[in-house]
Amino acid sequence: MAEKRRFMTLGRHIEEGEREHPGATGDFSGLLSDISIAVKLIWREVNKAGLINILGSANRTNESGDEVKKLDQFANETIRKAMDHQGHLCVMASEESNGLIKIPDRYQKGKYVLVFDPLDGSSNIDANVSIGSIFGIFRRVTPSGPGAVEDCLQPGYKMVAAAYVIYGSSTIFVYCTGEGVHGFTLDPSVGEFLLSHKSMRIPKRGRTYSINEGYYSRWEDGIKEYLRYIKEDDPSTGRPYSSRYIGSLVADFHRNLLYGGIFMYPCDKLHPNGKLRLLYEVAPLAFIVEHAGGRASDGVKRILATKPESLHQRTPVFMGSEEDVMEAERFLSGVAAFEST
Ligand code: P6P
Repeated sequence: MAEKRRFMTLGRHIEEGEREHPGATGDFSGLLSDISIAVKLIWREVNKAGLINILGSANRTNESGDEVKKLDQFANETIRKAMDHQGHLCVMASEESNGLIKIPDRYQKGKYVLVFDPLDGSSNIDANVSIGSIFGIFRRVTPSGPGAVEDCLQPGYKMVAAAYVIYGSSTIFVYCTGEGVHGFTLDPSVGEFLLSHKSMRIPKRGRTYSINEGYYSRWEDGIKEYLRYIKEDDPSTGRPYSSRYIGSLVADFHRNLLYGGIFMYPCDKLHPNGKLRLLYEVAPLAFIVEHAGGRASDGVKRILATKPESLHQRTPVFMGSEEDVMEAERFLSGVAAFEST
């Protein structure tokens, strides 16, 4: 008899996770639940962005020099307001906020730290391309009181949880607390995230690659060699790979997580340290992809082993199917190019 499909909401999944940890105080579960509420509020605005005056630019740029769209400003404020008074956090950091987001003096300080990109890919908002929110959660390292920058500047392997939301043809919340990667699809009719992708695993090898080939002339030779290799016509090895690049990190990442493949944003002459931010974009996704059986590096070093020196530090990134990322790393080290001659 087929197992009766259990009606599993995100909230219940979080609670069941807490019950597996007898010493749990409910603080961590409360934090995850608060995030899910914040993203529902963001979803509501993203879904009607074309109908109200929320499209277009907020006429300012953020710390990283990216133009701020009204929707990402709204998303940033929504997350800040939803998270700053529940007593779970001691400090936050966001792509859209130059410095730390402090917990107001009147509120209790908690033992966790939240880093986030409230709405990644926002340059695609007006074109109605899928966009996303990215979250990383750490335990604080300072003893008590208001959190400090060192609470945020931790290597990704110290994360206790990571999550992303993709606002696309449907809205999916994917999270990992170290015990599997699970995806929940929002059912707008009941306003609940329902379990739709249990224990996600990324294929060990894919057949697609994601990179902005417009920057080809600016790349180092190892990347050019790798691209040439995966484009060679050798069906016995599954090559050539197909190019899939949306230009929206969460959308490109989610597709690779589901089907396999490699996402690359290397250094180039225009982006000497890469474009994507380590703390609140790449590290949370690296946490998720590793827990789904994949790999994430800067081409040489494991992303999760890298301690950020500043909140908005950028990093090159190669992440996705383990065998594809390892193959790319061999080309970057020059070894594979030598072998393939
Ligand atoms: P490029 C969107 O602006 C973003 O931050 C990521 O979502 C995306 O992966 C990347 O930049 C795209 O950058 O240089 O290819 O337009």
